[in-house]
Amino acid sequence: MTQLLHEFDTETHLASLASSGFTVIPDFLSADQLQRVKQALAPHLGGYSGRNDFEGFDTERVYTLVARGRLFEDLAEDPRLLALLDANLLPGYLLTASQAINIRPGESAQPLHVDDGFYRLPRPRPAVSFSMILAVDDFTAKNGATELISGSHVWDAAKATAAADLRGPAPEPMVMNAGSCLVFSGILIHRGGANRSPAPRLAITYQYCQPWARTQENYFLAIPPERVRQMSPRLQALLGYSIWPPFMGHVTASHPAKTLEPDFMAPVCLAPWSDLTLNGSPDR
Ligand SMILES: O=C(O)CCC(=O)C(=O)O
Repeated sequence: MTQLLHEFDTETHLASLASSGFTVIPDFLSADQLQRVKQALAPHLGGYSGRNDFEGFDTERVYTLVARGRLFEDLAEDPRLLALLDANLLPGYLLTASQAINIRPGESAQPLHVDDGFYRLPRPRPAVSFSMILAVDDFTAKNGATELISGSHVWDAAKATAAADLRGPAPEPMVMNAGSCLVFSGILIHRGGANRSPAPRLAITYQYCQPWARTQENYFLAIPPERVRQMSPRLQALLGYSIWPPFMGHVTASHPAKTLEPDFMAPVCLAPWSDLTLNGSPDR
């Protein structure tokens, strides 16, 4: 892992993120690693379809991917990714989403969007989150490669809205080999492309947000504590078992990681509970 970082040109990727709003890490995963990723994803695929145009009616999404296998945990704390995130987000940043996205043949292009648009802060603004998309299959101009508008991360609201309404420059497909990883700003305009090929396009996306922001996925409820206990302290912190100082995220005035101790009982369960109502008498 340290070796990976040693060979990684962090500064060049950071410069590209700053100027264009994205960077591509070629050969992020080796052929062997990619094979294992495919093997670990296989049991989750084949059963679902998206419920709306954004998820994609011909697209399959596997949510809470980080809790579905050891290699998905490893991916979340890859040192090259963390090096890029460390430079762009505050210490204590969180994993906000982790999913596989399988765009099937015939799928239309997704609406153009930004990943952190639900943080309703006026543009231009710094990103509240950063995303990565790992190509599990080759990304081609025909099979639904992620399409993006380079430089749109610095645009004001008028320009961004025009582009999202297709009144701006056309988004460009990120043609890249399987195993490559696209990293981009949460306010860069992009979309999953239309799949006009005969085969599905499989990818993994992980997204990370500032430590003070609400996460898309509620990992406290989605991942049972028994599974979180098996994870590394770094990953536990990324999932929210951490504090944004001085005390955002506390659990009844204690550090949230205490909830993972084997004998933890929620303090509210250890103290008396009152059944008095404001009207005076118990109502049930
Ligand atoms: O699958 C892709 O290439 C992009 C998907 C995406 O942008 C999203 O679902 O937010």
